[in-house]
Amino acid sequence: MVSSTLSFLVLITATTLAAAVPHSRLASRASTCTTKSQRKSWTTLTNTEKAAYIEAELCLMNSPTKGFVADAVSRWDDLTWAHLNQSNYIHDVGQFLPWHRYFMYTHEYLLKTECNYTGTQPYWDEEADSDALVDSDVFDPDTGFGGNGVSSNTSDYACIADGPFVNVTLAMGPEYTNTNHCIYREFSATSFMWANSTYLDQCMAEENYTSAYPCFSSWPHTSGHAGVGGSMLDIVASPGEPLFFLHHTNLDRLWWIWQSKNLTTRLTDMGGQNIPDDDYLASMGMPYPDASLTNYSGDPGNVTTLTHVLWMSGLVPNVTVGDVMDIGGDLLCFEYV
Ligand SMILES: *[C@@H]1O[C@H](CO)[C@@H](O)[C@H](O)[C@H]1NC(C)=O
Ligand SMILES: *[C@@H]1O[C@H](CO)[C@@H](O)[C@H](O)[C@H]1NC(C)=O
Ligand SMILES: *[C@@H]1O[C@H](CO)[C@@H](O)[C@H](O)[C@H]1NC(C)=O
Ligand SMILES: *[C@@H]1O[C@H](CO)[C@@H](O)[C@H](O)[C@H]1NC(C)=O
Ligand SMILES: *[C@@H]1O[C@H](CO)[C@@H](O)[C@H](O)[C@H]1NC(C)=O
Ligand SMILES: *[C@@H]1O[C@H](CO)[C@@H](O)[C@H](O)[C@H]1NC(C)=O
Ligand SMILES: *[C@@H]1O[C@H](CO)[C@@H](O)[C@H](O)[C@H]1NC(C)=O
Ligand SMILES: *[C@@H]1O[C@H](CO)[C@@H](O)[C@H](O)[C@H]1NC(C)=O
Ligand SMILES: *[C@@H]1O[C@H](CO)[C@@H](O)[C@H](O)[C@H]1NC(C)=O
Ligand SMILES: *[C@@H]1O[C@H](CO)[C@@H](O)[C@H](O)[C@H]1NC(C)=O
Ligand SMILES: [Cu+2]
Repeated sequence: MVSSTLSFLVLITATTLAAAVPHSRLASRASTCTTKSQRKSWTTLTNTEKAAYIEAELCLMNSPTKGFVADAVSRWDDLTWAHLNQSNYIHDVGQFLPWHRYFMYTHEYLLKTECNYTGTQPYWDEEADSDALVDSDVFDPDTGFGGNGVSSNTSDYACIADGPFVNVTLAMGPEYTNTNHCIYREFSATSFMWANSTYLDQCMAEENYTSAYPCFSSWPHTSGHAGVGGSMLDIVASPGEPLFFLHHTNLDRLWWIWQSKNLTTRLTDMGGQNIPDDDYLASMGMPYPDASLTNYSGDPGNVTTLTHVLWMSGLVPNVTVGDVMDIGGDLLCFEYV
């Protein structure tokens, strides 16, 4: 908790400095990240660590909204809203991976600062489970997130039927409707295979960010959303499903592995469009992003740069894409193990 607060203070200093001192001096300055926290695979956590994470998730779900969006009931809804409200601006664009990297940080920050969580954000090693979705540890009803959804006559959705989140009511979503509903799932083993090494090898071989992010988005990103299905397949409101955070942390890890193949170049390699393709927006039922987002992006054109602003609806301060490129930098200070 102390170190997270500290890193924001440091960030403000760094941002102020960036305007005032030459870039070369900033670059030679030692990073403030000396002790990195370790983000681990879910399967390597002890049962006690798993229980602490799930308890903290339930805490956010049971904490009242801080009231910056009308339909929200819980703190969990506040978090989902940051994603829902910008879904038409954070997918199919260059900021896709940086925005979700900062969103994972925001989630972890709320767990620590509002729910006394002392662990770190775990990830779901989906490649390891890619040929046996249903057998994944994450679906364990006792130590994990519960299993597949079950159809019933009392809900339009195949609500989850076991595990710690069985009674959770989400107020954000489905899509833009914001009507109370359960966490629902509809497994697709075929879609989950997109997390396997055939697809990962293809993404890892991409030479620059502009060509890499669409590959990551298509395969190891869609794998988790379409493989778990249900709430996860609702691109707009999917953070209502707690597995979203294990999934996107894994995607972030994959981007970091790709960056690490050539850090000299890839700590600053950014690109891609700022506005999604028209046919993407149409196929997802999303409106064209409005000026309240595009006017303040920090990018003058339609190409994503390091100065692009990442906005979390005020849950944490605005930062730029450049601020999150290094997971062991001044703002973020962790490693994947
Ligand atoms: C995002 O929220 C703002 C403020 O409530 C609203 O005007 C805008 O229409 C929302 N956009 C989307 C895509 O939900
Ligand atoms: C966090 O810990 C503090 C100090 O022990 C306590 O007062 C507070 O109620 C705890 N918060 C939650 C959400 O458990
Ligand atoms: C749902 O309703 C149908 C027809 O009324 C009934 O046959 C079926 O047993 C019900 N299923 C469940 C899970 O309640
Ligand atoms: C869900 O609600 C039912 C009925 O109130 C209760 O028996 C059960 O213990 C609850 N389960 C969880 C995980 O909260
Ligand atoms: C990955 O999944 C595809 C099907 O989507 C399959 O054709 C391929 O053989 C799989 N690769 C591995 C390494 O299992
Ligand atoms: C990125 O790589 C793609 C595919 O190799 C290539 O077509 C494109 O010109 C490259 N873009 C930049 C900015 O280097
Ligand atoms: C890193 O990328 C730069 C620029 O494309 C290239 O010159 C250099 O050889 C690469 N380094 C490695 C280790 O691939
Ligand atoms: C941004 O670029 C993408 C890809 O070229 C294009 O589909 C979209 O229409 C462009 N939007 C604007 C406002 O230029
Ligand atoms: C966005 O910028 C345009 C052009 O500068 C301006 O006319 C418009 O009022 C701005 N909209 C918002 C919501 O700030
Ligand atoms: C943060 O970014 C949002 C969206 O770009 C913008 O509306 C807001 O004014 C920014 N906040 C601050 C404090 O700069
Ligand atoms: Cu998303």
